[in-house]
Amino acid sequence: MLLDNINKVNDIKKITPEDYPALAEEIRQFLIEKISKTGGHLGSNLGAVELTMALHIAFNLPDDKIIWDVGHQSYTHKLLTGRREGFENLRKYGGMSGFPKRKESDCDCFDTGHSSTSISAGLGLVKARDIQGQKHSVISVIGDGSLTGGMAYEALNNAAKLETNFIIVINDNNMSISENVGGISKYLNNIRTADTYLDIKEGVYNTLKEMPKGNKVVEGIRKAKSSFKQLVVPGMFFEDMGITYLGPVDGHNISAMLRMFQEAKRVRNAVIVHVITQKGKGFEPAERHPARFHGAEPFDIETGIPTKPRTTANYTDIFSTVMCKLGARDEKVVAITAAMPDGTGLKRFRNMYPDRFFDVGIAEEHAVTFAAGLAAGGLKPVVAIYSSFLQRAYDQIIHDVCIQNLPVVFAIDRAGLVGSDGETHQGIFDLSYLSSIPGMHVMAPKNKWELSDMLKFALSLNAPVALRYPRGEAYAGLQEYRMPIELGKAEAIYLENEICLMAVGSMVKTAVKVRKRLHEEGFSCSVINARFVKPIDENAVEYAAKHHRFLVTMEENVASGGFGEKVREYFDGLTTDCKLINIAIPDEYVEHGNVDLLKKEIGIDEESITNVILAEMK
Ligand SMILES: Cc1ncc(C[n+]2csc(CCOP(=O)(O)OP(=O)(O)O)c2C)c(N)n1
Repeated sequence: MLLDNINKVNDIKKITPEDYPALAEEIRQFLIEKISKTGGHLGSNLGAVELTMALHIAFNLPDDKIIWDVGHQSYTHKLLTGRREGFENLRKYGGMSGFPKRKESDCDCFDTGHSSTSISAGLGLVKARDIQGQKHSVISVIGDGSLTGGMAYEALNNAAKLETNFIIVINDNNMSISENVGGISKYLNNIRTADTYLDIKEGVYNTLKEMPKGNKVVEGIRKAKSSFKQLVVPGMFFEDMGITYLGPVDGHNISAMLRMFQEAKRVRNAVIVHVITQKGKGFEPAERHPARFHGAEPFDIETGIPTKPRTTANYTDIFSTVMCKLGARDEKVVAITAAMPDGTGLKRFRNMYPDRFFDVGIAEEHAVTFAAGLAAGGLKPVVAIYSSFLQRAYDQIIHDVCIQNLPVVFAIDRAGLVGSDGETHQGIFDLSYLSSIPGMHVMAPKNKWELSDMLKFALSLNAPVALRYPRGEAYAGLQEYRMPIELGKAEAIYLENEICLMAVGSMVKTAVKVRKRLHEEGFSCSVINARFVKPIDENAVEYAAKHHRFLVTMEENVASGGFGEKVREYFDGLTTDCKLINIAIPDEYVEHGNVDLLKKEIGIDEESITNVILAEMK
């Protein structure tokens, strides 16, 4: 096995060029085998095997710096930098992260997870290098999907005036998670599909270069602002900005990429190397279903079918179904996603109402202001964005939606702990960051029926509303508790005395379990479903404080700025002997791992909560 000789960074340089294809094949088989067991980002990694090999051959890590945009495609990079063993526990608690981590290796020079940051970070590293008189290369690797994010253009705009070398590799597989969308995607596609045309261009260049003074002519063409230039220089959009464009080059041909990287190193400004790859390459099911294998659960290698197929509906499924029904009922309902039609469940809405569905690319900021515009124009937009990605659009939520009190509904999926994607993806801040905004309403459903009721309520409110629900199975308990939703009103589920558990969303299910344990210990216990985090139900808090010895708030959100703090603010003004306990996520970043395990670690599982309450009671 060639891979056996690769135990640390730069070992790949000992491999002879004839063996590159065999090594690529071994890496692919390794990734397929490991990811089939642990789950992970399969398609993007299979597509980037040769590209990563070429980068590691052409550059010297850790002196040279590679920034992986999103970072989900960095598995081969990890494999080539001495982390082979890490794949046993990939994305497991305490194990290797699925994203680049500075704390994991000195070959990971910048942490990523959210898209479109690599050019900004790379430019920062370039300036840090230049100011300190260092000489290494900086390479940002960004996908065509991530190139739909606005930050990438802010960075390119800035990089255009650079007078030192900065290499930007566009890893173009013509896919985001789903099909890529928009003008840039079309632009890259035009370059990509003009192969024969490019051969002609190449031919024109080469012929010119061989003529006396041919180089000057070529240089002249590069500088010219004429339509003739269009004929011979692809990537005009970048060239006209002042960024050199090289490519396109076959991203599965290592020697072609090596030639291109050598050329890129000589450029005295920012240079784009446009690399064409195929998502899922080498694994037939992933080639055929790139979206499904973007982030894969463990699967059977023979068939590609998940080893543990899902049998129950998750919250995304419920949202998807209700959106389709609401779309049928009201033609003003429109849906927006930022490059996640599958993940958010809006694909079905798209298929039923294509004219009322908008995939805006990985552009959360734009998605929110665009929704504000739709609302100002008289429609009822529902923007479905994962909790951690919505962090991007904070100013847009305030400036474009809430100050104008526009009726935009935010459907916030993956709210709470998400598990194996780790720190960057945990949706544990939204209750805090949203409930501090004047005019915003923040809700969380206890079960699948309440998600449906809340979505209908949100659309009827004619004001900004955020509805947050977690990843995974939709709770199907407490079906009999379905009081109509009223603005700012909590829902009493069990009313007893001694202890009152006041829980938000996903924590209602946990509260029911905690109550059972407290009963076993001989204590009586109420459970109140908070429903609203903004505005909180002050009457419910007052009732709880008057009729119980302990009031316990429970939320899957950080303590700081969360539900518990809001309850405490009101509670502190009451005259009562009741004691308030806040259960929330400590103010820390929560790493990757199984959600149940993480809940235990941070003390928000039923056992930890019961123990805290029992300790207080004693
Ligand atoms: C801000 C943000 N929004 C959404 C995502 C979810 N996401 C992860 S990868 C991805 C698609 C990236 O496409 P591309 O850059 O082309 O990389 P590929 O997977 O095709 O290699 C998306 C939308 C994210 N990571 N960050």
